[in-house]
Amino acid sequence: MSGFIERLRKGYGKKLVSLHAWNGWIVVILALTGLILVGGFWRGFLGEGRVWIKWLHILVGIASILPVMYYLLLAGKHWKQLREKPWQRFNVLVVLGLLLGWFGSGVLLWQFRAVGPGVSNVALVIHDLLTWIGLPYIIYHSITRVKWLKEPKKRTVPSPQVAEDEIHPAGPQPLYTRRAFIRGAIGVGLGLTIGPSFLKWMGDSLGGFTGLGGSQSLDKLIENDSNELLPAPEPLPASAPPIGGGAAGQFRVYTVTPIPSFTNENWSFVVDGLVQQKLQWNWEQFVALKRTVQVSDFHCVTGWSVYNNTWEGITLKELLKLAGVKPKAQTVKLYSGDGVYTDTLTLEQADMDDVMVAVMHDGKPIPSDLGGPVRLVVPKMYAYKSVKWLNRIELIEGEHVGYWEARGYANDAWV
Ligand SMILES: Nc1nc2c(c(=O)[nH]1)N[C@H]1C(S)=C(S)[C@@H](COP(=O)(O)O)O[C@H]1N2
Ligand SMILES: [Mo]
Repeated sequence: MSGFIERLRKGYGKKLVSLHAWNGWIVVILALTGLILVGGFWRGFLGEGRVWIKWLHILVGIASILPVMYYLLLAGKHWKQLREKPWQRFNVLVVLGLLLGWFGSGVLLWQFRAVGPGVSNVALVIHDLLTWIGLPYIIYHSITRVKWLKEPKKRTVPSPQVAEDEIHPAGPQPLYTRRAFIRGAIGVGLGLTIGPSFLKWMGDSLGGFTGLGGSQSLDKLIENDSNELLPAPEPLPASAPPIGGGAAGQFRVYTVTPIPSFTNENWSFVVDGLVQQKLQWNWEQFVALKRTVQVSDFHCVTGWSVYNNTWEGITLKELLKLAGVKPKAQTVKLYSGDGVYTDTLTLEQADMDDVMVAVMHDGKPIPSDLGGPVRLVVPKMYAYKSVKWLNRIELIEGEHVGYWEARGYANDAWV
């Protein structure tokens, strides 16, 4: 082993430089793919490409541990070398902390199924937090490493100015050099551009995570509801106040299309296909259907959850009973009013008591951003089964491959 490390240490300076370059490129790829993955805009735009980008992010993320481990083998010597340079030592620790933190939380997110939603939730908060702190830090670090921005004295390759400094060593030192000023300006600029999104994320994600600031943003979604459907549904006593005590957590608004909006004129709900009797309701008829209330958790595969949702609606089971399923039917195909998104349940899955065609959340109409006026909730499965803007249920023979399943998500969505 020690012979191996000795060999590694030969040509150590060059190795450090190329490690640094490799690591830089890895961080660039992870940052770009990661930002695309969180950016809601890219969901619909990329479709299947998004799943490829996810795999690229995961693979490069796993590979990112290699330069870290390689560095750790050389770290002893490097650390001694930095004896006089506390800031560089600090920088090494920050970057190592970031890389290891991203790696660890990333592995947990990748293995969401093995670790379960509770662990994924924490991993996602850590992954995001490191990103919001780490990316600006690394961007600042790489910009200010550009040679021109370094004080001449600190350059490894001396410039003519150094000689000049040596000629007038006793000359008064300016408090701020021009370069220090520009570095400061870059720092402030980064802070101003990234700061607001960081604060918003803090409020949404951490607040939602701890159940503190979560409802504020939900209020905003309700305020911005672009649906106009009258009359508004009247909550049952179990819904208002919600027996679940109010949802804990923050929904991230996911959509692969522009958010659709509905009025009494263009909204209807249909159950058709292999049924004894095709059913169709307009809004006035649909809100008059007898509803029930359930409390359940909502888990997305990407690592976030919303706990204790009080949903009010009609169970899918009840709707299928009303229509009468023909013996030939095998699959329940669920259509979104966005015209694009679909998913399916087997008849057996659709028979679970907690699969609900929901009209209200925590005693209020579901806002358009969250899939209102009517969305599906399938609490025991990951939320890509919970079709938003649900407006048609078709009973079919054979199978259908849903939107995300066609793009690489697992057919098995059990939490
Ligand atoms: N019509 C439609 N339904 C959808 C989606 C979508 O993009 N379009 N995304 C699914 C996924 S992956 C999740 S996690 C949840 C998110 O619900 P939310 O946007 O209300 O948080 O909706 C599911 N249902
Ligand atoms: Mo999801």
